[in-house]
Amino acid sequence: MLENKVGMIFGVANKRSIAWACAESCMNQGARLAFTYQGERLRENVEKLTREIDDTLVVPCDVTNQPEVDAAFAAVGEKFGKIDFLIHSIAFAPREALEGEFLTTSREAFLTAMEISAFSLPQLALAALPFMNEGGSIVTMSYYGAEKVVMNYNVMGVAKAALEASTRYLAADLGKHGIRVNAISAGPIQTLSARGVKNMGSLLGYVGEKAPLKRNVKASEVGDTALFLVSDLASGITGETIYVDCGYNIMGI
Ligand code: 1JT
Repeated sequence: MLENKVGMIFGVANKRSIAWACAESCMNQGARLAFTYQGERLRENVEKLTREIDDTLVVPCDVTNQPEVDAAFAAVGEKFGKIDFLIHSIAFAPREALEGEFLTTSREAFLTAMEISAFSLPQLALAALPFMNEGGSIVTMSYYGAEKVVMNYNVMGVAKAALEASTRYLAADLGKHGIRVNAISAGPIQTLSARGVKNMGSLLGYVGEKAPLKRNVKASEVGDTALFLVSDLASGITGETIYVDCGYNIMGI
């Protein structure tokens, strides 16, 4: 389904990463991929994961470093020419901001969460534009806490709300270039990011019981939805937030 398409994947930390599940789904359908990693710390992980893949590229890209972002696109442009899709699976907030009350969020935590988790989407979309083919597609990752209050999600919920709104505004701007922009609102998944979160185990248990499908979503199911959204099957879909959460979000009492 993605033969002759080239994608850029942002946000792989290890094999459990949602970004990695997206990469696997897309590679299985014939896409060629470039991967970025954040900081030297994650370089070896990403290089190990991608060692067996031929015709790939691994480049550093810390979104707080604009020259590094520009260099990442330049390197991908050099190797592949144009790209067809971009998967954004990047978020961060200081640990202490994801517990207790939202009320006490510090200025620094708020700005950090917003910069890395929300601003990075329009930032990467703008940097990608000169390298994107007509018919291109951008996909980002959100979470239910953007829409409803989820205890402890706090400033990340505010950042994800900004991310979902950014998805719509970008979709409006980029439509004339034939580029679509969509978000996936994934149910909770036990990734490296989620590991640092208090009571993640009980959250997964609660969600898995309440969801219509009576289980938690798998990263591979998020990956398969990303594959759909970057493929031509989704050519009429832009600006949307699609829930991939085993139905959790539809439930009331
Ligand atoms: C980040 C983290 C973004 C964890 C995230 C996330 N998006 C979803 N999760 C999982 C999660 C986290 C909390 C939660 C429910 C789900 C951690 C690092 C920063 C970025 O609260 C009930 C806190």
